[in-house]
Amino acid sequence: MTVRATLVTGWVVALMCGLVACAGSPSPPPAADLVVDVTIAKGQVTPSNATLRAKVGQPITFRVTSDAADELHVHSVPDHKFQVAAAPNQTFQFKVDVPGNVEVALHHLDRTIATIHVQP
Ligand SMILES: [Cu+2]
Repeated sequence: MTVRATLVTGWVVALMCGLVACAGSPSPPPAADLVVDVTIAKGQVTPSNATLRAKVGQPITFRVTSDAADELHVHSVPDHKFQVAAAPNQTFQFKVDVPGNVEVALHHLDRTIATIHVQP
């Protein structure tokens, strides 16, 4: 009787430990947002042809200040298009689902802001 009670208690403790270990198992911490400040002024864009790194599913934010309307095009799969207005501090957020090199371009200026190396 005493032995069985001890065994049962031991089994429950083992189970609890298993559950705790499971809940505390290492999972990758959520990647912080990638924020890119972009300025479009007098036909020039900053940055230009930058190289960035991101992970699949990581939120990527472009914060755009512009003196002209344009179209921001993220050449990912599927792609993302954003209308840029002549205004400060416009934020455009997206995620990339497919790893690879993703160009972010301005169609009216015909410039590449950045290429994002998206890793799985
Ligand atoms: Cu494009």
